[in-house]
Amino acid sequence: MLIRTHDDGFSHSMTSEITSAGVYQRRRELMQLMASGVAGTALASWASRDALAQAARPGKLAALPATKATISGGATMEKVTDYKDASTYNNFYEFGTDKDDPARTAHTLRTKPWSVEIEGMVKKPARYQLEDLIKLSTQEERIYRMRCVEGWSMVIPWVGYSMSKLIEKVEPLGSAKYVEFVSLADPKTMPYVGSAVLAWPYVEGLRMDEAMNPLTLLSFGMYGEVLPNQNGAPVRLVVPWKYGFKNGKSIVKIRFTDREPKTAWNKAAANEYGFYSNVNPNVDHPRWSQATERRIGEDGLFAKKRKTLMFNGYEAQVGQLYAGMDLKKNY
Ligand SMILES: Nc1nc2c(c(=O)[nH]1)N[C@H]1C(S)=C(S)[C@@H](COP(=O)(O)O)O[C@H]1N2
Ligand SMILES: [Mo]
Repeated sequence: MLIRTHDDGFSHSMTSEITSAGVYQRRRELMQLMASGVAGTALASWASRDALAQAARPGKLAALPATKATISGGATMEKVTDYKDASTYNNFYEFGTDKDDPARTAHTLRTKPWSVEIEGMVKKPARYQLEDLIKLSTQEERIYRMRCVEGWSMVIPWVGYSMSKLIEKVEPLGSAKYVEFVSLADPKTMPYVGSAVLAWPYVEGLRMDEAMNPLTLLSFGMYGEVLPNQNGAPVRLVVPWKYGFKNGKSIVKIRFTDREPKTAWNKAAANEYGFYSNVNPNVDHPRWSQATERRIGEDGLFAKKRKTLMFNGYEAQVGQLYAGMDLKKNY
């Protein structure tokens, strides 16, 4: 029953019955209990799983309950990165350029009240209050591999729903070909907004079919709780087959357009950061290889580098989006 059949074995194993956050921790706990001969006890608590879910949550922020992932690729069985690492090793340049800056300084971010403006080529432009946006669809836990363009990776249990749910709601016009995601740029609460490291606000974008792919997640939480500020509270994007910088944090505007959005990293260095930014071990960054990666948490003296996977391992789900495209040109 706990034998996994393939990487995304949730739907084929007993774990598919588990619907709350913290599955990964409980799996480990169960393994330990089985080894110690008290599996019966563990299975009993499996039934009353709320207590265990509580224990598995970091317990730092408000709980954000979620169902299990419903899509293929939505729940990698790889070991989840420790919450500590996921919430202290961050890129969020609005709060500084060192990995530990956001965790130290993002407490100034004001996430209440928060609203997200939907504009551009849509039949139903709107301004959603965060509370309404959260309720727009069922929150799911999606355990995704994440790969930063700098060569490190993590496995993070996000909470949110497919971006497609929101897109369907606002009804884009036929002429809309791209979606632009704009992050908050508030110099009063974000110390690096105004600095020369990037053009502000932070802007990212996807082609409409990429935004509509069920893997593309509008995320409000991680590890069963609402997002910590440093991870892009209160709402951010997660596109697991692309380099991390495509995942705009603290989003305030979503704009539908017929032009390829001018993204922050592309503006900063067009030869290094293209619009697509699909994870691809065969296309080097001009200054380094992308063939391998360092999994955060595995960086001991003898830790081996991992081979980076095409589309970060999500080729079955998204490969067809790029059929016929030259991915060396469209990097
Ligand atoms: N607004 C904004 N979004 C951002 C960034 C940023 O600097 N500003 N950094 C990106 C990069 S490079 C990465 S790797 C991921 C990191 O997300 P995490 O800290 O939640 O792991 O956020 C992305 N989203
Ligand atoms: Mo990144």
